Amino acid sequence: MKFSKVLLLIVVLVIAFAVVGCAQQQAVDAASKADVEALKAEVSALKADVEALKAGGAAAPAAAQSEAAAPAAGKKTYADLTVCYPQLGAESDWRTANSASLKQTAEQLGVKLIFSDAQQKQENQISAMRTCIQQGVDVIALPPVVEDGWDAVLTEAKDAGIPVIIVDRSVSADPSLYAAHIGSDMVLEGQRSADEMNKLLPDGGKIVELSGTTGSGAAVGRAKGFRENLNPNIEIIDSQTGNFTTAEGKPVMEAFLKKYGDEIDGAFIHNDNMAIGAVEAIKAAGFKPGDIKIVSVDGTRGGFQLMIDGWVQADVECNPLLGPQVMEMSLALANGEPVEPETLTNETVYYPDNAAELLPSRQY
Ligand code: GYE
Repeated sequence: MKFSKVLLLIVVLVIAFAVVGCAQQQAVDAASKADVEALKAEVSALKADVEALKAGGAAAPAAAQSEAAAPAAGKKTYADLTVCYPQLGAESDWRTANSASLKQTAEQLGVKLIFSDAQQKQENQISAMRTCIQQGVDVIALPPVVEDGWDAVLTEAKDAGIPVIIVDRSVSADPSLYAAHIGSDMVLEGQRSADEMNKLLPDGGKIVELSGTTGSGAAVGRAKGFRENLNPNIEIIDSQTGNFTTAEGKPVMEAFLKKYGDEIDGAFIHNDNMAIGAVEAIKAAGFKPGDIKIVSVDGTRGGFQLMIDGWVQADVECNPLLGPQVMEMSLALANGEPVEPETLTNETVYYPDNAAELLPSRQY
């Protein structure tokens, strides 16, 4: 009797657990279904918001959606836009590609572009900006040759109601003086360069640095990032500027070779054009490809060729094709729309093993 009671109790308990478990599962299913529905609703609301933004309206999504087909009355189009680009110079292949990207994009979209070349002189950039302010352009996109010394002219642009986009290199001015920055993460490029040097010199060594233009955001950021990630057993024995040009890169490397000779295990070179000049010097001094490990920056065709020929072991990408982003943001600013304060370019590192395969498709 006792045993059958126990048995009965067990059976009852098993059934009870099964029922409760099933009910719980149903509850969980129902809850997750509700969650999925809620998420779906959120996604479609977000989609509507995105459409509204695309249509250029801050109005209610439904209203903006109906406007999507035609630009809202009073809104500027690319054909109404005048953009000023006081280019800093023509010092490198990167710069040539950057200028071409701005010019081509403007032409394709029907934007009027006021382009000038400051020949790496800040005072020329400033006077070009002042001319553009007087002309009453819609937007100034400024690739600053150096970081400091922009406050006065940025204030003048602001007072004139002309938004400024800082392009490529950064400025040290207060962010309230300009609308946004579009360009590369120079510190990250420096960090990536150090990671490559660490791999190339696993047992440590002595290296030299050919730096970009003194005081430029590109040179400052790359030098900083490089030092952050460089292994302690690698010593930077010297650092000099080659001003981002082939012509100046060559004598800097010649001087390094004269001073340190065989001591140099590696070189961090801030751009491919200086690397071209440096390699000429290294070759002339009788070294073979790979004797001095070189990490360069940009990823231009010239840099790819140096990798194919064995002189450069890693090329850290810096993308100059900023025309489309600059024009899109200029239009938004001209229409008084909000823009992202910081747009960083997505970049990678290139190596000799597939450089020959990639070279034909390089755009710069
Ligand atoms: O790396 C160099 C050019 O500012 C990112 O300027 C740019 C640099 C680029 O002269 O080649």
